[in-house]
Amino acid sequence: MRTYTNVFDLGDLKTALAEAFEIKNDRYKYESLGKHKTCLLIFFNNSLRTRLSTQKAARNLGMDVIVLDVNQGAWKLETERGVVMDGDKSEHLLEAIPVMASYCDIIGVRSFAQFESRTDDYTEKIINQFIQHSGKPVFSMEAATGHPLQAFADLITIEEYKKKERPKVVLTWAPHPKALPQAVPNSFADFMNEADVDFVITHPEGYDLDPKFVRGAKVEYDQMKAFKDADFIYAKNWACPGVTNPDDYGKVLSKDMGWTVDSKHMAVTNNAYFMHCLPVRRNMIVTDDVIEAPTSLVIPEAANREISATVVLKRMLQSL
Ligand code: AN0
Ligand code: CP
Repeated sequence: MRTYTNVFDLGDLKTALAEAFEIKNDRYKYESLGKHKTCLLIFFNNSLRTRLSTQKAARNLGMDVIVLDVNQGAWKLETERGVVMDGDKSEHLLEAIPVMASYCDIIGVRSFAQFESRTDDYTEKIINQFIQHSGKPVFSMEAATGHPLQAFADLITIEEYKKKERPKVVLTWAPHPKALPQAVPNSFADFMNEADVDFVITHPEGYDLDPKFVRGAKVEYDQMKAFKDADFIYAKNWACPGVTNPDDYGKVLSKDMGWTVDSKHMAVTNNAYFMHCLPVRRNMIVTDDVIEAPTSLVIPEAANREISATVVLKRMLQSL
């Protein structure tokens, strides 16, 4: 595997899940694969889970790890070509990428949507430059429009907890005070559309996700109707994807607290499990009682980030 940015990079999901459970049973099974190999993790944005779980995954495989927080101690990077660099940015990404690549074998990049241009975000301008100019395998640790390590961990979690062959999985928008990217819901939809589940997306009008990720999924604007008989509720906020009106891209169109996942919502489900990628704002996205209930999977989900990252890094090591 040379790139990991979406579900199709994984190939057959049953095989990927089998590899995940093999690693979960014995996470050091491939410890010798990464000897004298270095994984560089580059963060343009904050992280708790991705930062820790990806380092742990690399160490499971015997790799050395370097973590760079671009905004803490590195030179400020210009990302646009053709700019006269007379401002506060001292270095261009086009030099920084090959330099960073010269010290490692595999590169992980976290670079959120910037909400300045829908086109720049949806063409994945930053991570694609790493793919193009590094000459190394590159994986997303949440890029502008996708978070595939999260979605793979979510799929593993659903596989572990499902009580029927084809569970009903509902992705629901929930309110948040600030604009958040669509990366998590996009990738969740990307994965659920390829998995053996009955997948429904629910959100207020105007929040439609990009058709590239929605594909054939059912979209239901009535949240309560969507929740009916669900086996898994996956909550997430996202800012306006700008599908119906590009001028609204990145805007917060609603903070409707009627969409907060509470026990009244959960009561119409089939005793559904609650999922969220974290970090989560309690009593905005989900109430205390729902996230603290025995049916809340937020911690096992986060723990499975180590597993999804180990599978991806293992496949990348095998491609070197
Ligand atoms: C980020 C997001 O919504 O994309 C990261 C989630 C994994 N969340 C925040 O910035 C709060
Ligand atoms: N879920 C997730 O990716 O969390 P972090 O932003 O803390 O890495």
